[in-house]
Amino acid sequence: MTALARIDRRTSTCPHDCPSVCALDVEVIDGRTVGRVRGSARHSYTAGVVCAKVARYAERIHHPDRLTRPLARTGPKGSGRFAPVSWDEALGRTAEAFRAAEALHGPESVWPYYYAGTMGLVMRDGINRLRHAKGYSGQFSTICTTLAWSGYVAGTGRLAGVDPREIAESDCVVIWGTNPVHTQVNLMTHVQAARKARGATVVAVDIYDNPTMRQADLALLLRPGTDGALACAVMHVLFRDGLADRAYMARYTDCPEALEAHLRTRDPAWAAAITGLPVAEIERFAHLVGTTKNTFFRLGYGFARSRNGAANMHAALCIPAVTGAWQHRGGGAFHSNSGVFGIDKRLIEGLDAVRPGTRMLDQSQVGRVLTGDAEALRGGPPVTAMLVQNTNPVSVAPEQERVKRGFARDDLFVCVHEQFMTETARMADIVLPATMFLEHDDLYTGGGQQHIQLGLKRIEPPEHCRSNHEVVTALAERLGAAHPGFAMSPRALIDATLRASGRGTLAEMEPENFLDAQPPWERAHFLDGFGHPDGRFHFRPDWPSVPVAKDGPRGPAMPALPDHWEAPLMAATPRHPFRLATSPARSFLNSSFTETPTSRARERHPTVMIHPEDAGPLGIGEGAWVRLVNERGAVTLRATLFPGLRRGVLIAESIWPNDAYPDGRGINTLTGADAPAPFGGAAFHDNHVAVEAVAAPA
Ligand SMILES: Nc1nc2c(c(=O)[nH]1)N[C@H]1C(S)=C(S)[C@@H](COP(=O)(O)OP(=O)(O)OC[C@H]3O[C@@H](n4cnc5c(=O)[nH]c(N)nc54)[C@H](O)[C@@H]3O)O[C@H]1N2
Ligand SMILES: Nc1nc2c(c(=O)[nH]1)N[C@H]1C(S)=C(S)[C@@H](COP(=O)(O)OP(=O)(O)OC[C@H]3O[C@@H](n4cnc5c(=O)[nH]c(N)nc54)[C@H](O)[C@@H]3O)O[C@H]1N2
Ligand code: SF4
Ligand SMILES: [Mo]
Repeated sequence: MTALARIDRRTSTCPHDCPSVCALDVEVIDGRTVGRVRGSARHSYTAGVVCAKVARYAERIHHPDRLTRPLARTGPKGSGRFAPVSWDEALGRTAEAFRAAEALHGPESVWPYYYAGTMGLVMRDGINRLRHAKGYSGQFSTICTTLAWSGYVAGTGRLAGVDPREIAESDCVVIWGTNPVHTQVNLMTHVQAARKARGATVVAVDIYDNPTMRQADLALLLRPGTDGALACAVMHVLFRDGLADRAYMARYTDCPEALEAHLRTRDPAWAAAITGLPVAEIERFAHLVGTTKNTFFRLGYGFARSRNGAANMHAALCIPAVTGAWQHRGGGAFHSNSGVFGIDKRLIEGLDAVRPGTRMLDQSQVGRVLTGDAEALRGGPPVTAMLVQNTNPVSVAPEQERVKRGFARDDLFVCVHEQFMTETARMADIVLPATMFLEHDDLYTGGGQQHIQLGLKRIEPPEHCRSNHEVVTALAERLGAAHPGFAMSPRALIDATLRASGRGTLAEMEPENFLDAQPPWERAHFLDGFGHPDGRFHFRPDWPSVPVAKDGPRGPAMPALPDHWEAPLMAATPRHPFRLATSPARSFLNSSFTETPTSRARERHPTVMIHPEDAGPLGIGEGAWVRLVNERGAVTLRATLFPGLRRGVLIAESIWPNDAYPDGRGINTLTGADAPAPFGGAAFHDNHVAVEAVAAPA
């Protein structure tokens, strides 16, 4: 940088798939280069903080390995041999392949596949406009939120909750099944504020002693998939010891008497045997939340990534309905605000072009879909062409062996639009280079907070990179897909979407860059009634009719009332005696940032944590190579001895690229794509495995 460098500070929004959705202040040097990225101090949730990996975003946006040219495959599938081609040729070949697929098996043989690598509404969801205009197969997006959202909405009837900034007014914060120090660091800002200002007690509920647990006053370390048992015993104590708010329940809940009777046998001794927690800890936790009326339950995604995860989310959510915490400032529960923004996505997604009856394919079952599983294909034609944007299924999707076999099919055409040569891009026929968030215009909503935010173009992209919107629009033109959204610029789409949603205009939002959409206090606390037609919180959900986007019911019938639901778990067996969870790594974000040097250096290498007393008898020492095996496959990585686990539990902080493992098999080789109740999802933290020591790979 020369002495004359001009540094501008520009506003933006972090585009990554993270509940924090930080408002950013970005240094732009000489109008071209990104410098330091900071959290906006003007934004009441971000409060001046961002995670370390985004603070170093210059590393990612100016990375030497960024894709900057369209590429066409020249060697066999997955060989990594590509040659640069023009945009015209790349798009022409893609359109031709889509037309050929459609001619042979109909439009449902084309499957546009996407997820939340960017959370921008225009760039993430615009692919659906092409899908709907052409009648291509639908995607039921199960990989992340389905289990958690189903369980939460089963109780409240609406995907919303107490303003997370209200944590600062709480006297007890329960961080349940989320590891915010890794996954949404801003939550800790508000937790620290409550601690500092009022001496709030912090409870964490997790399955290993992670950095969030280490900050808690009470760290409840339970066995994976047993949160329903803990919740039941807590409520048992609340009823038993006169700490339940019967007046609140009579007014706001569906069946408190039935719940009380049902819980009579579910006491702390019962739960201790299931969870592994001491009875005294369960009693202490119950008394804490029973006597601290303004307890804030921050319920995360992690504890719902089990086959009983929706039931467990619902069970934990029942606690504040028993204590009546919802009535108090700083009290109640929060999981996601995705239900409060009311964004009209008709133009962005082309919702007016949806063809009723089009088949919906399960995102998590991409391996089954691509390997011709008739049930996964819903009895329809094979998938023979795909456009993939913002997701890396060869690394992140369950049943990896099947995913790899599927993408290796010679009769499948795949176009991947990416920022890096991911493992999915490597399997493609055509690879298109994508812009990054500071290079295009978009609109964001804050799942873990309450703002609608802008992330506008601040620098020019590398010469040949194009945005998702440009690619979708160019393909629509070549494929003869008609919709007004294709003729609009991203800025015009943002403006029209804000207007249609009753959220003002782009010009109005631009000076501030975000808009606080927090609902009124009474509504956020459900004091004007819960979201179900009867206005009540449901202890006894009618699971099949839970009001979320759904595909199903799927999976087995669920318990009628909160319970420990053992049956669907992938339990330990004599052959596979360990339970494995694949909790998130701090310096990676899903498969993103696995390309940046400092993140890579911090995470070092794929590792599984094992309890020293489990490791000893197996002859496994610190740093030893081990193989994890189950009926889906085997994964080779290094072990680290870690006492902050229950015996029989393993944690592999993920998601490393597959090629970081000696034989190219990534952690999702071991995870399953069977659809859990009530509407599917991916049970990434619910696996059984055997562990064996192996020789160091050559
Ligand atoms: N650094 C980083 N940040 C991320 C991500 C990342 O990969 N890395 N991923 C992003 C995405 S896409 C999402 S959806 C969010 C998710 O963020 P979170 O809501 O935090 O969910 P998870 O990351 O799945 O898991 C959170 C915690 O749940 C624990 N857990 C697993 N099973 C159980 C259980 O049975 N009971 C209990 N009580 N706890 C359990 C895990 O050990 C982990 O510590 O984070 C986002 N932020
Ligand atoms: N074992 C295990 N597996 C998991 C999980 C787990 O906890 N354990 N978590 C699961 C969860 S919660 C999720 S959400 C999934 C997420 O998994 P993915 O959907 O793969 O998520 P990301 O890694 O965030 O983003 C994928 C890609 O999007 C690209 N991208 C970003 N912005 C843009 C853009 O503007 N345009 C284009 N074309 N591309 C872009 C990035 O370069 C990146 O390669 O992983 C799941 N897989
Ligand atoms: S904490 Fe999450 S939203 Fe904030 S900068 Fe990091 S990845 Fe982005
Ligand atoms: Mo996610």
